Formats: sequence, C-alpha cells, structure tokens
Amino acid sequence: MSSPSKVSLSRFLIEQQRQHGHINADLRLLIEVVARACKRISIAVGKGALGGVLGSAGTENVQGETQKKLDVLSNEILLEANEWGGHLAALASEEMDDPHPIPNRYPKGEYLLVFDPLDGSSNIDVNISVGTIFSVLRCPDGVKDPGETAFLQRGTRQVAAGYAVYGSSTVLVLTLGDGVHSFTLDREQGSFILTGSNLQIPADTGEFAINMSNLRHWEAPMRRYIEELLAGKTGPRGRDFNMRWVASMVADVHRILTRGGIFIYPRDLKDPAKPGKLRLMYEANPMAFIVEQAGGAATTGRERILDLQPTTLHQRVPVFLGSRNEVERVTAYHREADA
Ligand code: P6P
Repeated sequence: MSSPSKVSLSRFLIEQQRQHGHINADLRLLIEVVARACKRISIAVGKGALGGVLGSAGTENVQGETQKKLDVLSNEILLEANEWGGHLAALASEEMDDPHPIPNRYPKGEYLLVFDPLDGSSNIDVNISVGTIFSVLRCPDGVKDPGETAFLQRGTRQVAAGYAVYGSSTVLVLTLGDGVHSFTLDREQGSFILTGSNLQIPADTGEFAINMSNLRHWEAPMRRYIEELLAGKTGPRGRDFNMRWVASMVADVHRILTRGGIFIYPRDLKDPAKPGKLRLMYEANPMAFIVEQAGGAATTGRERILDLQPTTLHQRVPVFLGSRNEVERVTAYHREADA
C-alpha cells in the first residue's frame, strides 16, 4: 500500500493560501525562507564539534551575554535568508541591539520579523536541544524605515509565530492564527513534512518546568504554588507531580505542546529591577501565541502575555505558560496575593 502522501511545508502553505485565503504570497515566502534558514542552522548545530562552531564567539550581545559562535552564525543565516525576498520591511534579533533594515538594493515588504536565532545556546556545547524562535508582525502603515517603535506591538498583533527545535529530530512548529501544526525535517529529502495538525495542550498536567535553584528569590504566591506541587498526594493538590527543566525554552515548550505541562520563569527578587529573564518580543510573545492557539494559556503571573504593550525591543517579562488549568491556578494565586 502506498504511504499516505507526505504533505510538505510548501504544499501546506499553498493550501492555506488557496483554501483559507489566510495567508498571502509574501507571508508564504517569509515562512518558507525562515524554514530554509532553520534547515541550515540544523545542519550547523548537527555538526557539533566537527563544525568548528562550538564555544564562545568572544563577543557579548545586547543582553550582556557571551555570544556562542553558533548564536552569531544562526543570526547571520537568518539575516542573509530574509534580506532579498521583498517580504520584509525590517528584522530584529536577540543578537542585535537595533532593528536591521532591509538594504536599499532590495524591495521592502509589509512584514516585520523578530527572532531569537538560537535559544538555549548555553546547551550547545553539551549537546542538549536548542532552537530558533520567530514572530511575524505587520509593519505599521506608512512607515518606510521601521525602527524599534514599529516593532513595539502587542502579541495579539502577531500574524504568525513558530519555532524550530534542533533535537533528536528537527521539528518546525508553526501557527498562522488558525491552529498549531508541526513539520519534521526529512533529512534525505531536505523538506519539512507535516507530522502534526491542530496540536492541543491538555488542560491539566502532572508535570512542571522551573529552575528550582531560584526558589529563595521567588515571590510568596510563586513559592505557595510550587510548595503545593512538591507536597504531592500529602498536600492540597492530592496528587504527585513530576519536574523537568531542560534550560532550553524551545525544548521545554515543545514537550508541553506534545504532552502538556506548565513552564515557569517567574520574576525573582535576585535583581528586583529585572522583571524576569525571558524576552517579550522574541520568546514570550511567539510562544504565548503558539500555546494559546493550542488551547493553553500564557500569563506573566498577573496578566495575559499577548495583551502586554511592549516598551522596548529587548524587554523581559515573567512567563507562565502551558496547560490552561495550571496557568490559571498560579495566576489566581498571584492576583490573590496582590489583592
Ligand atoms: P536558566 C536560555 O538561555 C533561556 O533563555 C531559555 O531558553 C531557558 O528557558 C532559560 O534561559 C534557562 O534559564 O536560568 O535556568 O539557565
């Protein structure tokens, strides 16, 4: 019996364009170009020590973090892939202080692309999954040379969002605002093949993801929530819970998208001026869009992430996302404590 016809990413996007009028040719090109860049990043990541790109680049990014060689390479791959297509007005990246304009020699398009080219890069040298996260916005009407302000749009304004997770297989997860779909890279064919449609996150879960080493710095409602999970059967939750922490957001979110769970990077009082660790524009917002499209929830512990009005390109926020009933519970604890 012939195998069920494999639906490639290109075919999926053409059918989305034809059937739903949901996307236009420029957005289809944008997604295909980003997917092709993720293939190149997957190849570079997959070479590991043989590729001569492990270790530090000896430079720092706007976050004050030491850049890995693969951070810099991944950023360059995404810039180069997206400059010539005429689909973008500008790009922005975790690895660059300011937005990157489209060179004048190329036409500009209606979209803005903002990305974390290689998230979880502290894991690269120890061969743990890392990933690329991206978010697509429309360039505000009439803005010819978009700067930072043009990017500062609420997460609800996202047109598309996705990530690629470079793990035992390379999987591209994508939402265009009409459900969440996953595509696995067929390395022989060099194509992303549809392997998951309308992914749904279970509303309840027995698994939480958090870096427990920060416990002593957490706010009271955060400690209350975790202590109840740790009390398990003997405590108010009446059941035991399991914990996972990859320290690579893409890997943790992908697990939650696949089998449920709650991912938490809360505000901690280590540095009270810092509102959280993860970045709103290219980590929290795209992941929140994906998670909500899969039936989950995403808040800062106090408000819906997608409703936040960004104030700076690299701003940080607390992140609680995943199984809806758990996110709603811990958010209620924060609101009770505030009241
Ligand atoms: P910690 C990776 O650096 C990252 O930005 C996310 O991918 C990940 O969830 C988090 O930071 C890990 O932070 O403090 O546990 O190393």
